[in-house]
Amino acid sequence: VSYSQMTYAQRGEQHSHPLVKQLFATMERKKSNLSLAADVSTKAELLGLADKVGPYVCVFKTHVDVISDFDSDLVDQLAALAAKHDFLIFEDRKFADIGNTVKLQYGGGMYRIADWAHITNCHVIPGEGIIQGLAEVGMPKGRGLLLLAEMSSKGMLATGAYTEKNVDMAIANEFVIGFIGSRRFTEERDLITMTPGVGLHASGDALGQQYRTPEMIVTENGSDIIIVGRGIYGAGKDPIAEAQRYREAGWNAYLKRLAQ
Ligand code: 5BU
Repeated sequence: VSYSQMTYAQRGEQHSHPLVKQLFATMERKKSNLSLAADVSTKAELLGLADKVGPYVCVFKTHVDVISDFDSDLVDQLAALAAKHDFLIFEDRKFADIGNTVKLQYGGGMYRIADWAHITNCHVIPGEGIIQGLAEVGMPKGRGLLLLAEMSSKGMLATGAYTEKNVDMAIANEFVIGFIGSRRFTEERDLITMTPGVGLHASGDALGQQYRTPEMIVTENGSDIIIVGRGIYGAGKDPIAEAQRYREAGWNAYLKRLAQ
């Protein structure tokens, strides 16, 4: 039986990676396969959004380098909100350098991503050394890595043989817990997929973003987690109401998949 036919709870019980076990348990507890892409530019906005939308998401996704007033207190407070509302933190850093450099970028600098982000991601364009470098920092801390097997934007180049290479590298490296992409990629090791570019209405933006619905992504394509940003907090929206709506849409798409 395919993992896409199993419940998140069942998959959590039999998964070998403690972080993924925790993720699936959280998803089941909160009945949420929704991740918020919190692309706001100040500390106050980021923490405000995490406190409001936190109850409805399993993963809170950050781009910490767009916060104009970043400091270490921000990540302390974000970690406290993650505990309060029961979500994991995913820094969407998209590392892309040689192993030695990404080790420095992941563990150090002013952001110290490995100290607070449960999940991060990377491109495999430099070859397998990037995974090994990140693993040296993240594995001792119990973190997990997603590979960018595909992207959501128009004309993106991660296709065909490149995407397949991502899958091979994910299977071979214990630190990898899954992919960013539009679908389930493999039945090996229950590697998860998280999908950005999800919207209930909008078809895209002026800079190449393309949106698909939760049903296309979760029910039809077998992805595990939908990532939604502006659909929840965009101009004129009520973030709590939209988060509830997307949570319900994502969860119903999952229930529909199980019933197929
Ligand atoms: P949006 O507001 O729902 O369009 O935000 C999408 C988020 O997901 C944003 O943070 C992007 O950086 C991120 N993203 C993406 O849109 N597409 C991709 O392929 C990847 C990340 Br990888």
